[in-house]
Parts: sequence; structure tokens; C-alpha cells
Amino acid sequence: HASALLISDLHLTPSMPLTAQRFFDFCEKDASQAEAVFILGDLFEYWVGDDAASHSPFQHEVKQALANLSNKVKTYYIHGNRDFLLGSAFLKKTGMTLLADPSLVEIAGNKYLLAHGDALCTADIGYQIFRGWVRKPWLQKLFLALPITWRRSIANQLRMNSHANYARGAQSSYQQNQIKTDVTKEACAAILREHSGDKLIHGHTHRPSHHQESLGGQSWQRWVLSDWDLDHPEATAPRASALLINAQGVRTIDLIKS
Ligand code: OKV
Ligand code: MN
Repeated sequence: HASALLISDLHLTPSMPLTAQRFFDFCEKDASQAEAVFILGDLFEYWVGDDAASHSPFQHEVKQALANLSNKVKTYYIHGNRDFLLGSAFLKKTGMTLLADPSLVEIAGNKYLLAHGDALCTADIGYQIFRGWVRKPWLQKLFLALPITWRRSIANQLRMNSHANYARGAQSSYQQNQIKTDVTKEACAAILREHSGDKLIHGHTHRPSHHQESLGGQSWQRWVLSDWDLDHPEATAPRASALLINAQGVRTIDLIKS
């Protein structure tokens, strides 16, 4: 691709109408700035099956926006740690192409390794154990075979647990928790080596930035995408941005001011 826009971590739910509206505007207007759009996971706050989503008017609206988007620009999707059950039925309806996590992609003449980022948070042992289980195909099949109401209640339970854990972790040692919830240099170095890349782009950590890093003899650049939140201005500043890659290079597009 000659140019691309990359976004991640919108965490869309019906309870975040302003964030959703900014995404609809992004699909209609901003997206035309590039030849391709890459969504690097966690577009949705939770996902318990394509069949469950088909009952929700909100999901229908998002599906429509994605379908219109992919009609204009080639749209790629990488699973996040929340919406990893987003499946072929939804992808087909939206016209998006699923990419593996991670995937090496050429944009404007450079190769970038694109990932969600959760698999790189290798210091968070508890999370990696959780991930190992929910990513098992047989357990996913079992989960998807349950009635939708059961799946929703399991998801709510897990999400409440996760909030409680996070609060406890933050209380006992804020610094330790901050380190735990970031990617490790070792994991970044390993996947870049594995895929022969030296430019990594990911989301997940909600720490938007550009890093020049090295470990041993290996060095690389790493861009972190921002999450989006326009619905809780009292807690933190409203934020929404995308990364634009074209012949001029890589730059952040602030979607709040524009
Ligand atoms: C996603 C996270 C909830 C983190 C459950 C098997 C099992 C899939 C699932 C249920 C939960 C996704 C699909 C959700 C991510 C949470 C809480 C914490 C840290 C099973 C396969 F094991 F129950 F059989 N799930 N949902 N969390 O609500 O979207 O990532 S979710
Ligand atoms: Mn995430």
C-alpha cells in the first residue's frame, strides 16, 4: 500500500456514544486520506460471538460503518485481547480482511510488523495464563456452543474480576503494575527477529508514543497507538488518534482537534 491509517483500542460499547460517533465520522471522512485502514484490535470492548452481536442494534450500526468503510478503502483487522472471538461471519458482512497477530506489512516502501500488543506483555504472567486458556480452539468452540445469555453472563463475570484485580494491583504497587501492563523489550526483540522486521506498531497498552529501542545488537523503532475515549472527559482528557503512514513517513493524526 502507498499509504495507510492505523487505529486500535476504541473499546466500543453502546455506553460510549461519543466515541462511537467519532468512529463513524472516521469511517466516513478521515479514512479517505489513505489507501488502506488497519484496525489493530479491541475495536469492541467485548465480543462473545458473531451471533450475539447480530441481535444488537449498536453492533449493527458499527457493522454498517465498517461495510461502508471497506467499500472505499481496503480494511484489515487484527484481533485484540477483547474481541478475539470476532469471526468469519462478521468479517464477511463487513468486508474486512483478517490478518494474523503479528503480520509484516509493506506500507509506502517500508515493512512494518503490526500486532495488537497483548502477547508482548510477557511480564504479566497472570494475563498470559488467562490468554493461553481463552485462545485454545477447543475451549472457544465450547464457549461459542453455550446459549448467548450464558456467554454474556460469563463475560460479565470475567470483566468484573478483571476490574477487581486491576484495582488491587494498582493499590498494592502502582509502579509494579505499570511495568507489568507494558510490553517487554525481550518480547518485542523476539518477534521482530522472528519476522525479520525493525519497525513495530501495536496498541493495547494505551501509552501512545514513538520509541527508538535496542537490545543486544538489535535495534528497532516502535510506535504505540492511542486508545479512544470521548465519553469520560471528567476522568481523563478526551483522546482519539490514528497513525498515518505515507511517503512522508509516519505521523500521528489527532482526531479530537480535526
Ligand atoms: C475479553 C477480557 C473479558 C482481558 C471465554 C473461552 C471460557 C472465550 C471466552 C469470554 C470473555 C471474550 C470471550 C473479555 C477479555 C475479559 C476479562 C479480562 C484481561 C472462554 C473463550 F473460558 F469462558 F470458556 N471469552 N469475553 N480480559 O467479555 O470479551 O483481556 S470478553
Ligand atoms: Mn487490548
